[in-house]
Amino acid sequence: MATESKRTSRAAKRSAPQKAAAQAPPGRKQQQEQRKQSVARSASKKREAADAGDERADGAFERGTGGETHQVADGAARLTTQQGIPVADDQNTLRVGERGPSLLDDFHFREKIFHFDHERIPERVVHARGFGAHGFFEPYESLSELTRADLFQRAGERTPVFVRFSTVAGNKGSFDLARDVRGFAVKFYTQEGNWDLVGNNIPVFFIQDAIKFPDLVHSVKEQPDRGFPQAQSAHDNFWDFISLMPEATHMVMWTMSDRALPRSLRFMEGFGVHSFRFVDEDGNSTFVKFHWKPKQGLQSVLWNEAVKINGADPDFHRRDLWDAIQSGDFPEWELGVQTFDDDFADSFDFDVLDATKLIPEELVPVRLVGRLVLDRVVDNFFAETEQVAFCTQNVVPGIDFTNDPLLQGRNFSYLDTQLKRLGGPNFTHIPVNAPKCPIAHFQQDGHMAMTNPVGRINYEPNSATGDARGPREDPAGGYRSFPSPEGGERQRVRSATFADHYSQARQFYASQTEVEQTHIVGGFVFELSKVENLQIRERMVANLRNVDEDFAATIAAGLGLTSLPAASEPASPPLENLAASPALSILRNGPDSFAGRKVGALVTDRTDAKILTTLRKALEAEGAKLELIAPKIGGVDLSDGTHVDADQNVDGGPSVLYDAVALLVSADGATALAVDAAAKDFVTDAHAHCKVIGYVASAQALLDAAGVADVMDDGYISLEADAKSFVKSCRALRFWEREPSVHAQ
Ligand code: HDE
Repeated sequence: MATESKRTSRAAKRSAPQKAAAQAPPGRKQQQEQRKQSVARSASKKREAADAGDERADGAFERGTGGETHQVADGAARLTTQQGIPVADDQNTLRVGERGPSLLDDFHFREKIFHFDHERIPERVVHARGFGAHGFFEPYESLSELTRADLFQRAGERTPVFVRFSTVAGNKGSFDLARDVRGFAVKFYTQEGNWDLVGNNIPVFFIQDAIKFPDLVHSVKEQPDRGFPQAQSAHDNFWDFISLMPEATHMVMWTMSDRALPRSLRFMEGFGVHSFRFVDEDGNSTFVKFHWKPKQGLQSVLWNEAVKINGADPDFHRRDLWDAIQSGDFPEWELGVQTFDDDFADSFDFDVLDATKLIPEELVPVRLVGRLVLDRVVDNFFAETEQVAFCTQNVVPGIDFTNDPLLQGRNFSYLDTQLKRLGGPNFTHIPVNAPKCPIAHFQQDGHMAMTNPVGRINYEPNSATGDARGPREDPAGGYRSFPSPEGGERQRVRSATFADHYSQARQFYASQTEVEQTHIVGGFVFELSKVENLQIRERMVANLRNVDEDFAATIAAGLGLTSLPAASEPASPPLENLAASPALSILRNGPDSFAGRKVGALVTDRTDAKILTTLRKALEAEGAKLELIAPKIGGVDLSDGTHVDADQNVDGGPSVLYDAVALLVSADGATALAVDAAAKDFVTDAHAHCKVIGYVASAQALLDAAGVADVMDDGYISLEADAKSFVKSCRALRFWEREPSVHAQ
């Protein structure tokens, strides 16, 4: 009875045609007629979409008896199960009657749900959020005098690469613009095997010994009792740990600086961090540190901007890289090497095996030896970016490790982690991980073995002959480890040569421009203000007094500390005489072009068509892009009557997404937008973030409403005069002179 009444009440809710269908299931003919009508209805939609060039234009479908959507094979590939069985209906589970229970013999449903249930693999413990792309590496000249590594032998010969950029602390679904270190991992598919250079965008690391890595990562990731905060270090656990680990001071100077807020993955450097070894044909070794220098120049965003970008576009970095590659503007980095010998290592102020130290470029110049170009996005994010498995232990003949205790620990960790993430020992069979050179060995079987070994011999030595023998050793060409003499007692000990924790932190600070120094102070004040425990705040300031007294005092004032805590006792007195290294500043090394950057122009009906065209041309000539932001995405009618589509509507295109802005609104448009919160934010944010602002006289009402009309400085450029001077001003990327005026002093 209960079933009966339910059926009645549900039937009452159905619309008339559905009711008819339920009461009397339509015959085959009637069904066909219904399907015909719905196909005709969708055909016009399909044509419209095809005109717009969308590959998803073919939206034709038919309706089933319950009104559900069916798309039938009609020239497209036939839908099958994983076993290849053709599927007749992918909309309905197999059931008893029309409204009865589902059946266990619905193998199609069971296979589909089973597979879906297993779609996720464990995300990386660190560097979970990443974005990858393909490209190539090309050496400028032979490096045979330094290394026998095959990829460095012949000028101009291309080696395919896969690069994965990442944030470190956040989970896979976190946002791109966290204040964080960025991973810069490069897999070179060389003719003598895969070489993985698994680096970061910061040349030093937090800790000196790999045994502290789990503690470091636990402290920075979300707190275990509450599962937050995510993707940020602004919390007690992180700063508690850091304040008790003075060796981390140098690295946190970098993470509190603009380096941790890159404007784009294209605009940041990369570093191998550790000292490695090059080994030449004769077995001679040279120490080497690897650098990636972006041809696009360096650029970062402000913290206030990052906070807003993460809301406006959590995928800001990946979208930028995707767009650049898809539009043919391939990002490029030059590979630099700093090479040095034992004499230098012995005379250097610090231990070259200590990953919390760098070697200033002014001391050992960076030699540019080749270029990396990213020219292809992935076909499938999961298959490539998610499943790529980087292992620091993947080195090729001619490249070797040093005894850096962090690197030694990493060599264990990366292989181990892939077993967990990719479920077995055969992850090298996955295309993105597979070498692109011949491989031959006797390893076999295991989960998901994808190759099909043939023959009887799966061991060596063996007495088979011909091809049946399988592979043999190559004493001359095979990988030989550099025979560095090693000796000593087994002990858990840290070398006293690692004890200087502050000198390079001081050098980093001294090497920044005033603008950058202010940002570092801001980073510390923000983060430590989120720390609830006063003792932790004080302990950090006490440590920072060993970096720079004024710097520490400004942070203490920013935190409202009533008195300056006594400086902490350094393990080794900081050196006062290290020369500043200009190479460590972003602003001293900025690009002299606006190429690869983006201007957001606010337009309305009756925007001056001529000015818009001139601006567009000037930006194109520079290699920069223009996006139009309008009250509606459908676009606007310009002063000459032409219609232009918008790229964003005002809510969707805040100025934080652009490197510079142009206010091209008509007088009516400006008056209408003067009451619009998003339009006003567009202007006030561009002002506060020190952006170059192009404007026309008719924008006055909007400038007034945004409260900037009386503070328009030299970063405001009239576009009526000429668009070229606007583009010229944009080359500086920001109008930093404005910055002191946008903060309370
Ligand atoms: Fe990693 N690191 N790491 N790391 N790391 C991982 O490997 C580890 C360190 C870096 O895009 C993990 O596949 C230890 C320094 C990058 O897939 C894991 C130590 C540097 C990536 C791991 C370090 C890095 C990782 C997590 C201290 C810069 C992302 C998932 C000894 C030179 C690679 C994975 C990608 C990923 C361990 C320190 C860079 C757990 C034990 C220093 C770019 O194996």
